[in-house]
Amino acid sequence: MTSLALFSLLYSVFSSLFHITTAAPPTASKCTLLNSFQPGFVIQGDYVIGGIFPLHFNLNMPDLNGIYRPPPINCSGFDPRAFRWAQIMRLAVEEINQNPVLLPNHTLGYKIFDSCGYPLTGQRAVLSMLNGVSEENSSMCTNASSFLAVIGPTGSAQSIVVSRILQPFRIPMISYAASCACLSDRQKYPTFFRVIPSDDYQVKAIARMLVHFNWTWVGLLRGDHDYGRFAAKGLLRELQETKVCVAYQEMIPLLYNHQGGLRIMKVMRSSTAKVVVVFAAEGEMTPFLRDYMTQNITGIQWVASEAWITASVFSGREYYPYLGGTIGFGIKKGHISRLGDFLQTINPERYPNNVLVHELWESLYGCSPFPSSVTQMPPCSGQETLLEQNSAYMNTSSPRVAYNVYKAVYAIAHSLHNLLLCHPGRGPFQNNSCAQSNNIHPWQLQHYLQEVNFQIAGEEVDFDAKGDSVPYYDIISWQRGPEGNIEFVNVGLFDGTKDVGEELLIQEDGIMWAGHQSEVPVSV
Ligand code: TCR
Repeated sequence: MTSLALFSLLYSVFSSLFHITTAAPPTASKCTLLNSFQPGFVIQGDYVIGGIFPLHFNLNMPDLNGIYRPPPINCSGFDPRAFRWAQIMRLAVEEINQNPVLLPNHTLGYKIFDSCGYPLTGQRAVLSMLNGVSEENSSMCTNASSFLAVIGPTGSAQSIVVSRILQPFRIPMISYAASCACLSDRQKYPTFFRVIPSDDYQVKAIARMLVHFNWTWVGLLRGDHDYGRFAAKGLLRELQETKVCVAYQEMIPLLYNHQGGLRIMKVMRSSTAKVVVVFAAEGEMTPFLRDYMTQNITGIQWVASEAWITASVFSGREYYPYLGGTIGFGIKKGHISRLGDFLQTINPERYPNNVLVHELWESLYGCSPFPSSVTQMPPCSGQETLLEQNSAYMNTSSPRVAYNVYKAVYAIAHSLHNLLLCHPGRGPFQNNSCAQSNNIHPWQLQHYLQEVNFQIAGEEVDFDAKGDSVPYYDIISWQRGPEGNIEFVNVGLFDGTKDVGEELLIQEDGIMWAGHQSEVPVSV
């Protein structure tokens, strides 16, 4: 079987899952812009929202040698955590559709696409999503799929691309994790909203903490992307008026390579600065830390950025000698009451045609629920059940990014609800008009998103004029748990809404530092 035939077969199998959206063949409509190979989920509803999640974390670029027809760009490396986030979007939509008070008499639908966590594939995801939407969102296109809003994507670099693509269609987007301060520029990103604080607050918080512990020389590592670049720039700005100096600034290569990593470690070793601040995501930290551990470097006190401070992949006991004592700021956690039950509804028996569910089983249990020639895995026994210890997927104890996804869906639902409550003649639009419920334009929903204010899990949610949300963080310290593994312990908070000097609260006696020390490390 050729790889293309195999792909078509897989894709058609896939399409039956959660009613996957299939891009129409190029001839179906003159407005079909792109034929998508992106798998995604969809459920019908009166109003459709899109979701973009990094369901895979690897991008395999085909060899564009110009001799063969290039195969599609392939995504690999299934990410159970992102799959959980996507399930939470489904859960939130389901809850809203069952809620007799919120959006009564209307249903929300969704379509979910895989961004693979890279800007290029994020771009592909959003283009697939838009396939068939005309600029005026009119009925000019016969099979136009109109999205009122998009949830996602994850990272800042992808959000920048996606925002630029959505902008001409005036479709609002709410990212659950893109934190780059650069995204607060309303001129550049007029339809961008987020439920994660801008890193301007995180760098303030980190600077305060460095000053608080009298660390005078620190190292700075960052990923090679907008998130890392702007956060590093922001931290340097915040440190300007302080006694803290940056001994070195190094960049973890985007496509990680051994030599690059070792070069950075050499710099770290030769510096007296023992405290190292890192702005990077868990995916790029993984190969770097692998080398770091092989090199057997110890004595570094890590200050982790929010993107990896709660990464459960580093919580195994083998990490404790190298990462124990790590400290950093984590985003607010929340409570999603049906989370565990909902996540447990996913299994290969229930979704036998869902390739993603197969991949989930493969990654959690190392076995294939429906062995075929495609996978090399042994067959599953059928006894595999989702338990809390499958934490990559089943982590339900303290949802943070997951809670953001949940909040973002609710923000859209509340905005839509308010839009539909509009009294004719007293509406916010031209001549006091309202949006028409059967022909809502995404920019009309944006107006309501900008104004929205609601309560969820006891927390108030709204957006400021730049589309930003409340700047609140927990301080998290990595400590040794009873089984030797790393536990994330809350040791304080940073509340950016408080007056200067009152934002940071640290319970110092609750902190265990790098090298299992109870004394604050010195970094000079
Ligand atoms: N902002 C990062 C991406 C990111 C992330 C995360 C990814 C953040 N937090 C947690 C996965 C899990 C913070 C960005 O690119 O803006």
